[in-house]
Amino acid sequence: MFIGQGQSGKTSLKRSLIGEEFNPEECSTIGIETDPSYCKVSTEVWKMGEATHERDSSMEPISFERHTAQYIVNSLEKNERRKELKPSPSRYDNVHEKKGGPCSLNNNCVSSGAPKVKAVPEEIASLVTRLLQVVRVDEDKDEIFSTLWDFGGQSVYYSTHPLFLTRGAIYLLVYNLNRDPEEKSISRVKRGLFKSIKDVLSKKSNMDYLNFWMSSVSSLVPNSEKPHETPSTSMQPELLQPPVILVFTHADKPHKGADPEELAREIFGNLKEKSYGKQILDFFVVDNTKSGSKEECEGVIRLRKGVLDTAKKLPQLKEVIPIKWLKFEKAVKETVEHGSKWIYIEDAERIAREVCGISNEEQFLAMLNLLHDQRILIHFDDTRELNKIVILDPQWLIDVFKEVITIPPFKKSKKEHTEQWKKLEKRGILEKRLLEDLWDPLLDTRENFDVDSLINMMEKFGLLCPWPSSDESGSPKHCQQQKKYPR
Ligand SMILES: Nc1nc2c(ncn2[C@@H]2O[C@H](COP(=O)(O)OP(=O)(O)OP(=O)(O)O)[C@@H](O)[C@H]2O)c(=O)[nH]1
Ligand SMILES: [Mg+2]
Repeated sequence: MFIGQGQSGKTSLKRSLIGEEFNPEECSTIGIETDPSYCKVSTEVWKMGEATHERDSSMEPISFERHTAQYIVNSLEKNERRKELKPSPSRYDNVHEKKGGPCSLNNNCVSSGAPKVKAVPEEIASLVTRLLQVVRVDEDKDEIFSTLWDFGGQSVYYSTHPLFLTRGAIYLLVYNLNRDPEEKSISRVKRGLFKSIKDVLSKKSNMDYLNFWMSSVSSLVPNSEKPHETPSTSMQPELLQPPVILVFTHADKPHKGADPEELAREIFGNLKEKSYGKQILDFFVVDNTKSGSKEECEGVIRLRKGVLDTAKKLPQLKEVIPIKWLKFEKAVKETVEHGSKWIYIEDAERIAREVCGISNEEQFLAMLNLLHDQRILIHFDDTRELNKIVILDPQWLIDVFKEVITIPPFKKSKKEHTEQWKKLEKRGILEKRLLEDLWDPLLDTRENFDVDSLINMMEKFGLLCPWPSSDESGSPKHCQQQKKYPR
């Protein structure tokens, strides 16, 4: 996940890592951009799944077929060496289906024992053949694939971030070396109906913004795992999750011509001394202007290795998960491709049961939690209302929120909405009718869509709070947009 102040160089850094050409006129990221395709995290230029392969599902790096085939290949190899296969411990061990025992292949799981390949589908069989060939040339079998999330740095979106920040990620906190850390940050600008509104009251320095982001990320660490001031005798985990790597951009034009390495080290040292310091693993200095050129920036090359080394330490990488969970992930992807961005929890349960053979409720919920932790889908179960829907496409949810986080300029908004936008801009009151109208094109045509579920989600994250209705009819509930600024 790329996080950091607006215009710090996050999107350009992403381009550097995936080897795309530098764009001196990079536009500000609106909200959050998620890359739906997987990229291969390695020391080489990161390859994007769908961009580099033909649209062949068996070539997708993370797919049900690929994992099944990989499992068969591994088992065949291990059989050949006549070694016993010992599965890595999994926190999901106790939630496997009771019937059929934990993780037998009959049960479609990645687990111990040689595969009983009775009828392998054609597409998996050919993939097995291909993988067996590839494995011989490719020594590095532990490939790591990841999705990339690029957060918009404009503060107006900060309030949406907690919804999408997750413990399972690696954070690249980006800082623009062209800025003086102690200087007041460039005034934030909010879009208004008729004019842009500058936040002249903000006294935050550029350093404060680094602090703000680190506080947000460190809030994801449960108190029980926070490192203590005094050295403890108990074993500290190898990696305090979520790990953060500081990336300093604009090495080509550092503030007042300072030495970029020195300036970066000083800021890094400063943050390391804070309570969240243990989460920050390392820092890298990069020049994004070299992106996509023959002569790559050394800092970017080193950063790729840094991310790869960190990713290898993530506990989830060593976990064994049932292959049928991947089958569910595939089913989710297909549902999104057919146009459904969300489904009711009952439908998710039905897909899990009928398509993937997951009939145990405990296992179903554990799977939802895992997919939610990785933000492959979004499902909150805090309240009955939130529990009702499963968001299959996180980018869709971001787009839904974007509709009301920024006020559109007068010409771009519908005439009948002018008064409602004015009310939001001047008094912070958002009418439900406006929400329904704005969301209408984004919601599918299924009847009885529960707009309240989305409102509940926005309430949960402090984007809205209920406001007593002043309407005599009492029908539309008013909500007030909470003004949330970086701490
Ligand atoms: N000279 C120089 N310019 C850079 C570098 N990295 C980014 N830029 C430029 O800085 C500006 C901001 O870069 P972005 O990558 O859009 O920054 P961002 O953090 O994604 O910005 P938001 O999406 O608004 O949060 C763009 O004009 C880039 O071309 C760098 O290393 N050197
Ligand atoms: Mg950006």
